[in-house]
Amino acid sequence: MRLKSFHAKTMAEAMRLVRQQLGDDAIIVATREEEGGGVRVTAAVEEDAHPSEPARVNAAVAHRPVAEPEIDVGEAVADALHRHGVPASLAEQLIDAAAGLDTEDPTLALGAALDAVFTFHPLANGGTSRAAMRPLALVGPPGSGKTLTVAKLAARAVLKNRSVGVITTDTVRAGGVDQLAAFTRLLKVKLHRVEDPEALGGALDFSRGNDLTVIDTAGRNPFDAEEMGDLRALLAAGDVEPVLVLPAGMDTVEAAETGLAFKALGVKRLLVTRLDVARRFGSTLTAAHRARLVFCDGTVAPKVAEGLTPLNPVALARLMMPQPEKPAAKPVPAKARAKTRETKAAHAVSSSRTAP
Ligand SMILES: Nc1nc2c(ncn2[C@@H]2O[C@H](COP(=O)(O)OP(=O)(O)O)[C@@H](O)[C@H]2O)c(=O)[nH]1
Ligand SMILES: [Mg+2]
Repeated sequence: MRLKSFHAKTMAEAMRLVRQQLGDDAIIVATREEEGGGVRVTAAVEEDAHPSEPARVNAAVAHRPVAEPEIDVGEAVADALHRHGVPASLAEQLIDAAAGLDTEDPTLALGAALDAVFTFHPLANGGTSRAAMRPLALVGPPGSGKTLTVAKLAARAVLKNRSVGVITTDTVRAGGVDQLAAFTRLLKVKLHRVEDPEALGGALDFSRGNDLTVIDTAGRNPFDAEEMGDLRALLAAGDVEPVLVLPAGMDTVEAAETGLAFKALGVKRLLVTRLDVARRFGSTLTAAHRARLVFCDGTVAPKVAEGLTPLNPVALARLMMPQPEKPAAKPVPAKARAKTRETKAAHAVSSSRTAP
């Protein structure tokens, strides 16, 4: 069984596309009107009905009953992708990847599809293979969560008894240093402040003995050549890995263009923040897809000591798929209820398998 979805202006046009590409044997599993206009039709076809073959009328096959669970899984994946505002072409790729899987669990099907389309490589804590652990420079547009993530990375490493060097290059903006200094004071980690690429080179030399070095950078406008040029010069100060920090829930096109702009500076990995706040991850998937970025970690809480977690396909799928509610043992007090969303997001990620 293979699933494919088609977008067209009218239902008749969509049906024509289904027939042309999947043949007369295709079975319609879902139809819906799209917000931006037009309709989307998801159709299923038996694996041996090759899409490029001319349509063959075979009434006996066309009306053959289809195994229920497979259709439900495909439909659930298609539904989730639609709800998250995943653009049609990427959704189609994911639905194709999910189709034909031998699972009745939509979360696993979506996870497998994400695994097939995206790459996942979480950040290390340092220490295990020190030689390979390049200093991490967190880059991104203003307000994307870089500073909080620097603090989270430092806290995670400290909790694992790793030595950490923290450098901030965000010294111009009022409050840029203070925010991070408050965190590093709590962690009892020295904060190095540097103004320019040369000073960064010196600070990197100084921090070389640490298990992990993290660099905070000022937010850069991805569409401002001068700002991006400054960042490029800063990143050339040493052998650092720039990691793009983007929040979930952005506009899809904006996120894709932002991803591409930072990719041009050598970014390979994407760290996704505010996964607890956003309801739609279409922009996150699109940014990674368009700029061919590798997912590393995600953050699901505003607190420094919690909610930084390695991303893997199933973790992401859990965040995207509605999870069945577990029956509550006793009524939840109002105070605890306020935390539920954050905890749910953290649980969705932590209860999944960890990527290699
Ligand atoms: N709820 C929540 N808030 C976050 C998360 N990551 C960042 N924030 C908040 O987003 C805002 C911007 O973060 P900040 O680190 O200052 O962004 P920067 O400008 O990129 O350094 C702050 O209010 C953070 O507390 C997250 O994962 N969850
Ligand atoms: Mg900052």
